[in-house]
Amino acid sequence: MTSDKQVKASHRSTPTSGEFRAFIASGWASRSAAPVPRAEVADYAARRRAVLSRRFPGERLVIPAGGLKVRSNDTDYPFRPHTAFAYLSGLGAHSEPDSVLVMDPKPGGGHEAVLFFRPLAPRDSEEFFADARFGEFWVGPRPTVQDVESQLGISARHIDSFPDVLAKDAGATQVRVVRPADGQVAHLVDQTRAQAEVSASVAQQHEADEELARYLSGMRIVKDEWEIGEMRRAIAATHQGFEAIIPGLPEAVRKGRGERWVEGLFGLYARHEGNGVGYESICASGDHANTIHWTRNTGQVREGDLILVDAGVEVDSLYTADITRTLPVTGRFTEVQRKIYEAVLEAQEAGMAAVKPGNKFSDIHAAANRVIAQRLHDWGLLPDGVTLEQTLDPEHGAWHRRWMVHGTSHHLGMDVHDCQLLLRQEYMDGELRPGMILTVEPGLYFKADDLLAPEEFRGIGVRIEDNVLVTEDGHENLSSAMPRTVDDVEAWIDRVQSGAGA
Ligand SMILES: [Mn+2]
Repeated sequence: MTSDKQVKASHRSTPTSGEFRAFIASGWASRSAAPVPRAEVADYAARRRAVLSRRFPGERLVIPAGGLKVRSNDTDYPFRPHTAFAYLSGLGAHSEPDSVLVMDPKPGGGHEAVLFFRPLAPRDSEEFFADARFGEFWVGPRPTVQDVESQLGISARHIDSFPDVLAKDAGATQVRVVRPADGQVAHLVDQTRAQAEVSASVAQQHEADEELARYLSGMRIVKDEWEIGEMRRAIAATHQGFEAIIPGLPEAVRKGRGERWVEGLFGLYARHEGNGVGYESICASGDHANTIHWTRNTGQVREGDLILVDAGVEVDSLYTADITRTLPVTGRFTEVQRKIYEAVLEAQEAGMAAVKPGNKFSDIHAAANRVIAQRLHDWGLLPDGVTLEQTLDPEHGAWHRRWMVHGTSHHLGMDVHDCQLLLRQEYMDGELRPGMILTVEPGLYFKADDLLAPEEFRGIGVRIEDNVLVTEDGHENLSSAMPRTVDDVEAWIDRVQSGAGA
């Protein structure tokens, strides 16, 4: 309910005469009366809300979508709803800014879900033709209250009635809000509590809010079958994006600033196949691959380089893939590139082998990390006299982490770093369960100015990242269709560049 305020230009004028207003409101064909079909996700979203309802009985839960953020003057950044809102409503990329989902406790137990939003304005309203931010003439029509109700199977109301619903018996009913989703809704909830003279301290109230946000973050850790289907679609689209990059590599070399060219090729497919990229694409050629999150993408792509591309398509439901491939620009790995690449691949295989129910999340990193440490030890890169077990000792060692400073895995879903609010015992020390989706992405990074790396290694960075589903008896690599071994990657580039397709 609280998009940023825009700066309006005073030098624009809109016709305001009575004649004009009557004229522009008239002469339009009537709107379709056909009900919007129920969305496939509606039943899944209902189940998710039922889980939430059981966890917070008798409480009013406020889950805002968030509002528009100003980019400059009267233009906004593209809108993305808060993930908790998208998850519980079932609305993805087409959520309306300033919406709020309220789980309102019912006297007999359970909750009624009510979606507050700004519905389509009538044609005789000023908004229809004069509101450049929300008006139908400017940004297209929005759904009506009836549209949303039949699409999602929940109650919907105009956002203007939200403050009154919030204030209703606020003294007697505990209210929690997902604070980071919308600062102004959080502020309104604070005011309502203050007026109702709630006995809990402000610190206690905010702690209760945080508990709700953490629960919502964590309840997405096991994906339902619909979510797994969406992840498969995101991964297939990402695969297509990579297929589009490969034939573009020679042009990226020729044009200069080739990393941007590669970013653009992927972005084209991300927008066409899905909602967009799930995070800023990392297109890092040569030494740039040694910057873990190189998203400036301002560099050249040169023959002889490896180019590390870490990118993911987010589909309209907002599920995103997160995949990295490190590709030889000319189609062939050099001997030293191959040596480093195969060490990373071996680490990734070890990490993947640890993905099975009953193992802990941190076992994945432990397995991959051991291979990385072993290789660096074999190559003589660890300080003199340091043994493998010493460097693997987390309290005293970890010298090998100089060449892989990041972790091996994270949960993946609607947020690229999914379930981020979970505490260590629930995330790192948590047991793997069927339905979890996570990345396995070790790497090795030898910066051009790393005097402790062998000279021939300097300027080479490799990461390999796949998206893995935990199954009843192990795992399924959801991105296994994308080649990974040295031979398969070389054959892939040959095949795609020769125009033979996938
Ligand atoms: Mn990742």
